[in-house]
Amino acid sequence: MEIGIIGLPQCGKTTVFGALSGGESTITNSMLNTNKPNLGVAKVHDPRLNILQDMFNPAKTTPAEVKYIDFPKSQEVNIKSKGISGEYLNYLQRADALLQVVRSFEDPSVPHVEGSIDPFRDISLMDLELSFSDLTILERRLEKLANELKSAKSNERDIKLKEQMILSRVKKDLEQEIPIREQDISEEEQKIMSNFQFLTAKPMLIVWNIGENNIDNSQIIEDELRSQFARPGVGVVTLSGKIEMELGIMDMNESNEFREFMGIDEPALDKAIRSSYELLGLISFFTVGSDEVKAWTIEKDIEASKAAGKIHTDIERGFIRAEVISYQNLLDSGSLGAGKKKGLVKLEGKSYNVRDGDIINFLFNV
Ligand SMILES: Nc1nc2c(ncn2[C@@H]2O[C@H](COP(=O)(O)OP(=O)(O)OP(=O)(O)O)[C@@H](O)[C@H]2O)c(=O)[nH]1
Ligand SMILES: [Mg+2]
Repeated sequence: MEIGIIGLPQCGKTTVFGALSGGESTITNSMLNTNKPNLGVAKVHDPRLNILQDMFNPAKTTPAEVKYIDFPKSQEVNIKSKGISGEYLNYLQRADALLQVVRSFEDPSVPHVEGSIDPFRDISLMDLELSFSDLTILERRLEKLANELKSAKSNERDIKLKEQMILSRVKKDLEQEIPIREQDISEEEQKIMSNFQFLTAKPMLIVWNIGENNIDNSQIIEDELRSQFARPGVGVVTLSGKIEMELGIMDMNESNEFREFMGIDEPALDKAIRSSYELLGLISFFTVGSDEVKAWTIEKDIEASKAAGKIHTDIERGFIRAEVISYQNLLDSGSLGAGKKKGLVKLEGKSYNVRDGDIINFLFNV
């Protein structure tokens, strides 16, 4: 999973990036001053993986990963004049989801580009930028289609006309400020739409960067925001970028103690990842063995053969069966052997719908 970080200049993007990908130590001066995007990887903390590790004692334990991309300042400067473009746009288009950092912290030493702290205004501004970028792509494509239609052969005409119809409708709705993720788009239309990787079609996690002095109210603020932003494909979490970044360089015990003292119940990293999984409809399954215990991330409701393809395309191609036991059944049985004896390890076919927490052994033939 790849998440692109967006937000107005100086809203705390790089700080939040640091908090989400391993703490202050990951941010260096050079990162603040280059034109290259910052790429960070966060390990997904999943308590089930620790239990499986104890059970199988593997040589290696591999958690799932989330990649974060943060963009340098120089790219942002353009934001208000030209919209999102160039390399910045390419990176965002590739992302599975967007994470919008919104400044709500007060700090006179950090001037706000708009002159005042107003997170709701900032979200609208960002939404406009994203829509603007999608509209530019839509207009360009519609123009090209109109030209192509003039000389299209009859067998191509229908397809092009259909695309023209869909894109015109999407454009009209977008002009009414309805992001593509909220528009009514059929599964068939989705196929055409997916070619464009529109930004307002992507799920978006709003990260409300609260000030240090607001941590006590963090849950209240979050609940309130959740009700305000109860829109399809949008999630909200509150966190204090600055504090979380500092906590990120402490060892586990130290940071846990500090969190307890501050009244922060869950590390921001875990909270953000959990929300991203919910937002994107993602679940995890596990592969186990003495060599490696590993967590894999897949979309909800995908078939066993597709899940196998996440591991290797050969396993998808040569898929025979999957041996599956649910996490809870394995836990109750105490071991895989005991689970097998009880008949809790099931043989499933290609079309089996993988569930969150399944422990799977794929049988395949290539
Ligand atoms: N007090 C306080 N300051 C913060 C917080 N988050 C970020 N800052 C400060 O705000 C300034 C900008 O933070 P960055 O993380 O660099 O923001 P950015 O969005 O990456 O900025 P650009 O990349 O320049 O657009 C820095 O001086 C941070 O220390 C916060 O939660 N509290
Ligand atoms: Mg930055």
